[in-house]
Amino acid sequence: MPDRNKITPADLAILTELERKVLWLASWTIHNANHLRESVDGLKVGGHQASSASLATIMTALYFRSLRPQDRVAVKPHASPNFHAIQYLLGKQTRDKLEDFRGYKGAQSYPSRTKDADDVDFSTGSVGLGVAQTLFSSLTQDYVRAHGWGLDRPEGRMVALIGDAELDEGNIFEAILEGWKQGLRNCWWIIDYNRQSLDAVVREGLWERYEQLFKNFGWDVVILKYGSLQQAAFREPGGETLRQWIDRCPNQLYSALVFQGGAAWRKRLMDEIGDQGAVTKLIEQRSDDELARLMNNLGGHDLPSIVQAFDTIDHDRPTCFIAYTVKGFGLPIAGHKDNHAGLMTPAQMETFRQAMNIRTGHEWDLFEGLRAKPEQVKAFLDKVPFAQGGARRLKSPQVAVPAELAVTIQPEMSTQFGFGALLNELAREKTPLAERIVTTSPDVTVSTNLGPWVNRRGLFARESMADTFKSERIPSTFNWEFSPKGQHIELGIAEMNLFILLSALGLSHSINGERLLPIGTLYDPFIARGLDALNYACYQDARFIVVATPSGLTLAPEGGAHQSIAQPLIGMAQDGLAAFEPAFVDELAAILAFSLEYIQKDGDDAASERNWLRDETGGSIYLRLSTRPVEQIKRPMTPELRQAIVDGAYWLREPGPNCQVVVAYTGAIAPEAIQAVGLMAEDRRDVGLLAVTSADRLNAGWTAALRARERGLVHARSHIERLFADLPSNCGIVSVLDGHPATLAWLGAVSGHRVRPLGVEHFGQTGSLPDLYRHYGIDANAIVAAAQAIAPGRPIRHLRALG
Ligand SMILES: Cc1ncc(C[n+]2csc(CCOP(=O)(O)OP(=O)(O)O)c2C)c(N)n1
Ligand SMILES: [Mg+2]
Repeated sequence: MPDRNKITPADLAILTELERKVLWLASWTIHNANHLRESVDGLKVGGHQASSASLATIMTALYFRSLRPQDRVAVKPHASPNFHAIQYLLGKQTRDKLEDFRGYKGAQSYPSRTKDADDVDFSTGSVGLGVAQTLFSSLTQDYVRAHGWGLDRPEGRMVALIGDAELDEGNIFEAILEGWKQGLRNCWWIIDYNRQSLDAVVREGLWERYEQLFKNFGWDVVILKYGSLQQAAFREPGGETLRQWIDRCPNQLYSALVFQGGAAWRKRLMDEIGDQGAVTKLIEQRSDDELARLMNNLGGHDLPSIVQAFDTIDHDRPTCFIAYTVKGFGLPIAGHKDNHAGLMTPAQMETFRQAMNIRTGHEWDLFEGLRAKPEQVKAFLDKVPFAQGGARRLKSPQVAVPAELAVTIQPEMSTQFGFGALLNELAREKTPLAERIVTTSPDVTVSTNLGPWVNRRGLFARESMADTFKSERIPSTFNWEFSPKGQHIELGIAEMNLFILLSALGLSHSINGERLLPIGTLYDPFIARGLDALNYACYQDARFIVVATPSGLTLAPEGGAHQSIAQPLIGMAQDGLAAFEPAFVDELAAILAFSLEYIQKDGDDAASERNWLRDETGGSIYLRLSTRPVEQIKRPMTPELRQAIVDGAYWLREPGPNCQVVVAYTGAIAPEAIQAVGLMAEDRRDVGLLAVTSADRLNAGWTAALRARERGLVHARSHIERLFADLPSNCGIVSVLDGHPATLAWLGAVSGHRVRPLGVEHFGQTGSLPDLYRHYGIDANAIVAAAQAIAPGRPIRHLRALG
């Protein structure tokens, strides 16, 4: 716990030293890396010295005093050098990694949970996302504790360090709104109000909009505008005139004067307010350096003000700090509007080194250049509260998942209906598995078939709230009672929020030491709306299942705006996400059981010799489902079939030795593929039907096996290579899915077969499913026509009949 008493002068003195040290180490890390890189490949790589320096003071106060082990932080991407420097001072980062900053396997340019070795809490990089992650992590913490878990640990605070221009990102506002609805607590957002973005100086008066906005949503707002030097100067005669001048000064001008320094300040101030008596004296009393120090002494660079602001917060209300800062504080590039990618020149660095009292060759020494005694600094560092808690990555045991999940298969069913039925069955159970599942949906709970689960498990809220329709005895299919024990988090429509919440829930095992099994649902086309957040969640290795339904043309009557085309390709290309698109509910049951286990895996990197997938490392899951009822196949679920479904494909109709055509399909288009194969059978001796349950895993296994063979493992064979092993080389493949045809087009490359990939390439329109299947050429007739073209032979009679 930070000392609630006023900071002692001795501690303040050491913090001041550490601030200088952070500024030095961060600047040196960037300079050094650039210098090395330049000498190797002649390339300067940037490094954001200015952006980092802007937060050096605040991060010093936070990490060396205010943060507690249970707190978690999202650091503004470009302040990564400060973060690494702080970890270095705390003995949690190595010099090697710093020397390799932005280099291969060195400290990352933007803090990364997965790539950095110094315990990054939340990755950042794509601005706005880490900010929202803190908010949803706080809600996740509340969820965990409300369920009675993790109560032996103190409640943590989720802290975001935010660039002021970062607040242009809309997802932040979506999160604020959701946070208000959900009763957000324990969240601090600290805005680095340096009034500069990448390109420019920001608009005047933004702080007032922010202040109002945050207050409107129930946040406390603390404005750190004037440092203690300025506050003291304002108390001098003429000080009030100076304060008014500062308040009126446009952002652009302030930045320009910061860059120009003391003489420019003097000239400007004298020109504008120098004839007003007392203030003249106030200015003239100070040397150029002193004047510059005074004018740069904004709240965000004043340790006493910051420490006091942080120390005095004794409540759990969400709090926004607007901290006035200077981009490039303490560096010669301070304030210049072009400084974002600016680097100090070697000559500037040399001057800076001397000013920091650092001897050449001692740049990395921990206590070099400090005015305080090393023993004192070391004793202080040894007691830093943040570093007292041991490992920051917590562990939570895996929850057992049965190989088979119960579900009653009806003769005709859609995968979406099957999903609802599977969860409904799980909801009946009193098992740890059912307890740890948490579902969420952005206002499509009912239309994605989570309704039965929610009826049984209830909605989550920290405070109970009855369903008025129920208490008024109005008949309704759904029972929407909110309670702290509820297991569904109902979100507003913003899909960004869905994915960031999944990201937060999906890290609970590591952040809270309590595992959750998050399942989020949305309509497949709207994955695109939250895609960067989905990518972000995967990048930091959060674990969840996203169920996207309905998908593709199965939303035919809703028209082109609701139909998804590219999503199967997203499923293939998104790292950290295994994608499935089953056609039948027994397949879905096998996949869901696999998924619930897969999202909990954290084994080593080794690929399985069976499918060449790295299943032991686990990941997240994307299930692309459909509302289209499909006639189900009555069959026993054998272990072999289950394994093949999970590996990505199986023969629904095995090809013989003279096979001329294979139809390979994915998802709800199965009936058309089955029908087409039936029609062709009369005129083609031998036709195979391949059910592809996961183009993603099939493809990943194939490319991994190729790489393994290239490394000399000559016997490596992937699942698809084994399936195609006996196909004659002149056999043609017609692939088909309700999505982009490229998803399966690569199948021909596996063993060198011709492929005619069918799928959807253009926006649809309203219509019935048969209308649109015909329109896009993915109906049975189109499959037969493609087969005829790719596997010439006797004309296929039914093609004419259908045509
Ligand atoms: C989503 C996204 N868009 C664009 C960028 C490129 N970018 C990086 S920093 C930045 C501006 C940052 O300004 P601010 O947040 O005020 O931080 P400062 O540089 O002032 O420290 C931009 C546009 C990004 N990282 N992420
Ligand atoms: Mg800025």
